[in-house]
Amino acid sequence: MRMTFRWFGEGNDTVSLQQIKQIPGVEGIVWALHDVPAGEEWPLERMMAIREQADRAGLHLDVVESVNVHEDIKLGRPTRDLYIGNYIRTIEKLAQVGVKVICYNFMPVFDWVRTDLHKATEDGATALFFEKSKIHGIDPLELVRQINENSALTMPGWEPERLEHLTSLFEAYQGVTEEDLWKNLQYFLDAIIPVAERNGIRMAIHPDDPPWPIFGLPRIITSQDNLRKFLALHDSPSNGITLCSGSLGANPDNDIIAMIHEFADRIPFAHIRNVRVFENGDFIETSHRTQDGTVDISGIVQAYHDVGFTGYARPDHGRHIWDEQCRPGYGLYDRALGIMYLWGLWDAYQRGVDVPVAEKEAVQ
Ligand code: DNO
Repeated sequence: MRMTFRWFGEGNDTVSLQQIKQIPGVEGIVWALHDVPAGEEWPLERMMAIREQADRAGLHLDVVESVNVHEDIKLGRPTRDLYIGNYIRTIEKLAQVGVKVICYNFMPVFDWVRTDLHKATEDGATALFFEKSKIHGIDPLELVRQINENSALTMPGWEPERLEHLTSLFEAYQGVTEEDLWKNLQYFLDAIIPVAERNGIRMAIHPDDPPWPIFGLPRIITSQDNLRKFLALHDSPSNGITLCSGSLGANPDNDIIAMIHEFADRIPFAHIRNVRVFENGDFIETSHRTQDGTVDISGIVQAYHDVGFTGYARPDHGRHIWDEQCRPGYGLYDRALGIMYLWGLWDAYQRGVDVPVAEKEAVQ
């Protein structure tokens, strides 16, 4: 397991490269050019600049998260070839600066969605929270209105210029079925995977978060069956998965340990985090510790250990603790704690220790 840490870039992150370097066992950053709009080609000089910064800090930049996919590609519009061309050139340039894994997603319109970025917890921390009833059954245009009014409904990663296009985007997705989305994904993979193969890159799709359709938009990277179907679309080591335990774990029917065993050689990148799922389907992000959430993090680390996982891993979202002011989910403290928990488990499994199944604390 090669430990990495997500970094949003100089001036765009409250965490410094030096702080990241000081977390035990972290060898690289997970990065992106966050200001380049989806669909545009990434400039090589900007990538070189990140490489210099990472080099100076003694960290590698092997993993990029994400190169975002333009909506025209997901919609299968005629203009998709232009954007796929840009995507291909971006892959080639990323290979030139030494990148090995590119994480991306194929979720229509939204990336991850929560209804509260700072839900207070009993111990005084705050965490990302998803309240089903706030999202389900809401008319997308009503959603636009609420976002514009700056209400409690917050969509991370939403740049104002994208919001302006939301109405027309929702219109464009009218009638787009899951089957259409699979076809458009197939077309995209057929174009980019041979390029990734030639350039020694492993593409790693991120599961949909949450893993079910929202606002009537189809979502397909949601379950073990669908991941199997995805991998079969283009059978190549360069066509892989970012196995995110928190995204998939929001649906308790998902058996993540079984997925690790089944897809082991197609997982170049692991996101490891915990969520606590409530009976009504709401969920809150917790510490990484197994007892604190619904996801069996110990079992997941054991599964990675048992399959001989040599890919990249990162702790995923953390809570906001110790009064840290940071990007929602992306502070230093809780993610660093998460890493130490993951290493503790990993070392125990390396030594053949039989870690007992953790007792869950009572769900409130
Ligand atoms: C959330 C992240 C996702 C992920 C994208 C990949 O914190 O895991 O936003 O970066 O879905 O494209």
